[in-house]
Formats: sequence, structure tokens, C-alpha cells
Amino acid sequence: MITFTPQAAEKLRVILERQGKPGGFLRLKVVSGGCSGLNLELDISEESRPGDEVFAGTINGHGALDVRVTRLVRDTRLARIIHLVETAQASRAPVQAFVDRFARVYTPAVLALALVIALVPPLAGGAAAVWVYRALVLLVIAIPTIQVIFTTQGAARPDALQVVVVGRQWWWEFQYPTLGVVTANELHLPAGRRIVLQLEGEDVIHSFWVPLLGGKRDVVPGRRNLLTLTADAPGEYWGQCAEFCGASHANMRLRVIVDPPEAFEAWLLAQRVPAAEPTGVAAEGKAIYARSACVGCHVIRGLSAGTLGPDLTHFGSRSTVAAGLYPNTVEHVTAWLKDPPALKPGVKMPRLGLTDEQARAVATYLLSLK
Ligand code: HEC
Ligand SMILES: [Cu+2]
Repeated sequence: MITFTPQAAEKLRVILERQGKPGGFLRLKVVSGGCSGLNLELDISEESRPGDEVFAGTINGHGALDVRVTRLVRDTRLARIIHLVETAQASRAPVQAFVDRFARVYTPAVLALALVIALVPPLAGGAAAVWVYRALVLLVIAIPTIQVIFTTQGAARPDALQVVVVGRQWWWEFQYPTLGVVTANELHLPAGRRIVLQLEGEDVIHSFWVPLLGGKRDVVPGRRNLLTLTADAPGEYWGQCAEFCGASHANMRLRVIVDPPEAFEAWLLAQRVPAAEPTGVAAEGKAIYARSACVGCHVIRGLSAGTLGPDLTHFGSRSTVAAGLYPNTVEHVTAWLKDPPALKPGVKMPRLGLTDEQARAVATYLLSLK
């Protein structure tokens, strides 16, 4: 039994009516008694459905509620997923150490075995041609296949271009430490040059996977995995996080743009210089950006130094927004700024209460950052 103050009851009625779900949405089963002025302005979580046990609101100021605990936080779906991932991470480390040790002894061991196969049976009277042939079969099968796995994981060569790839819920950061460039979700690479990707995780395990460029490798927090590759043909290659990493795992896409060497140099040059100073609506957008919470989470070089979200210094040069989900147009960016969780479930960027006009101005500004 729960009693509402008259004001709270009226508010509740209005809200439910506005949602067109009179009575269907709020289920206060967890509350077994009491009276409260509920603050019903609070959002009900994105995931709640009619019939779910949700408690919308807080006790504000007056009243008291008897609450029955029906589920512990650690039993929620999200907590269980996090637990699974943590367990997986913990058990991966020893496995990886074993694989590293194995890699070191593998080739010498196979060579030695081949030598034994080729030499010992003939000494004992076997037909030499047959046994040498068998040893060759062993070498051909065992070395190239396994070797490929280890060489793509091998240490960086000095002439290779290094890119640090950081997987985060739910987007990718690309840092070019030797070139002084940072970008997100769209990785530019020069064709024909050897590339070493250093894969690093920030939160949970992700997996970097660009099928047409080969290789799929886990991105594990606390560990640096390497993936070496050379992309020969210029073009666009789509990729996708390939390890379940939470609510928007399927929305964690990326694109690799392989440029001819001159185009890559041109791209680099543009990324290194500051974007042109905005004018008109874009200048208004810049002012709104500069005084909003955005600065706490995003880098725009020379303007803000937040670290939680993608670097936006040259956001306008990218062709997609939200990790490859939507085309990078004023419409999509405006919608994104108004309500990120509506476009990407679970996203770590909150709603910031921008008006349509403000969101559009900021979007215009961000897109001007070519
Ligand atoms: C609490 C931190 C936080 C705040 C505050 C925040 N953002 Fe974000 N933002 C993020 C994160 C995290 C992402 C990555 C979301 C994803 O793709 O999963 C993001 C993504 C974006 C993107 C898309 C980038 C891309 O390349 O896809 C834009 C544009 C953006 N934010 C602009 C803004 C603006 C403008 C503001 C202020 C009005 C703002 N953000 C406030 C954390 C934040
Ligand atoms: Cu992921």
C-alpha cells in the first residue's frame, strides 16, 4: 500500500496520461507502504517495460516509505555481465603468458622434430626418401600456419607506422604517437606501408576486427596486443567490435580508410593544423560548446581537454558519427546532441538539455571542424 500526497498523485496522473500509458508504466511493487512527495520528474530507466518492477522518483522533503528489497544490485543483468567479463579477463592473463612462452619454443621444437623424423627412422633401416618427405610435410603444414599468427602479433619493426588503438565502450580511439594526431572511429592508413596497431583497452575486453584487412585480435585492458598488417589496396574497410562488451557492443563499429600515400600525407597535414575559426551560427555553437559540460569530456585542441569522449578537433573531417552508426550530417549530429541515448543505447554521453536551436548551432560548429 502506498499513499501519495495530493500534489504527487496529480503529477503522476498527468505524467502517465502524457505517456499514453495510464497505470501501465509505474509499478511500485518494491514499496510496501508509506507516504511521500515523489519527485516524478525523474526519468524511468530506458530499459523498463510495463510490468517491470521500477521505482521512479525519490522521496523529496517529506514522507517515508517502507521498501521491500526484491533484488540485490549484484544480481542485475548488467552486474552479471560485468562479472563475467571480469572473470574472463582474469583467466585470460595466464593463458596469454602461456601462449607467449609457447610461441618462443614452437618453431625450434617443430624443426627439431622434423630433423628427428628425417634422420632417425632411416638410421634404423627405414627408406630415407619416405621419411624426409614426411618431415617436409610436417614443416610445410606446421610452420606457415602457426607462424602467421605469431608474426602478426610480433614486435614492431622500426620502419612500421605505429597506431595505438584504444577500445572503449562503445567507440574507438586512434592515436598516432609519432605523428601527433588523435582521432576516433575512422582510422586512416597509408597504402603499402607496414602498420603496427597496438591494441589497448580502457574498460572491458573488446576485439578489433576489420574482416577485409584480416586478423581479429582482442583488446584487453592492462595488456598491449599487437596486430601488424599492410593494406595494399586503397579504399574503405568496415570493422566491428567482435567481443561482446555491453549494451552497445553491436553499435561499436569502425572504418579503416586506406589512402594512397599522398592522400594520407594530405590528411595528416589537415589533422595537425587547427581547424578554421568558425563564423555565424558555427561561432555561436562554439560559444555554447565552450560553456557546456562538453569541455569536461571532449578534446578540441586549443579549446578543451576532456578525456571521456572522442577527440573532436577535426570532427567535421569524419564521415560518420557515434562509432560508424550514422552519417555525419547536421541533422544526425543535432539529434545526437539532443539525446545521445536515444540514438545509441547505454551511451556514456548524457543528455545535456540543449534546445533544438542550441544543438543545431553546436552541430554546425562541430561539422565546420574539417
Ligand atoms: C560525460 C561525458 C560527456 C559529455 C559531458 C559530453 N560528451 Fe560527447 N561523447 C561522450 C562519449 C563517451 C562519446 C562516445 C559515444 C559513443 O560513440 O559510444 C561522445 C560522443 C560525442 C560525439 C560523437 C563523436 C564521434 O566521433 O562519433 C559528439 C559530436 C559529441 N560527443 C559532442 C558533444 C557535445 C557537443 C557535448 C556538449 C554539449 C558533449 N559531447 C558532452 C562523452 C561526453
Ligand atoms: Cu566493444
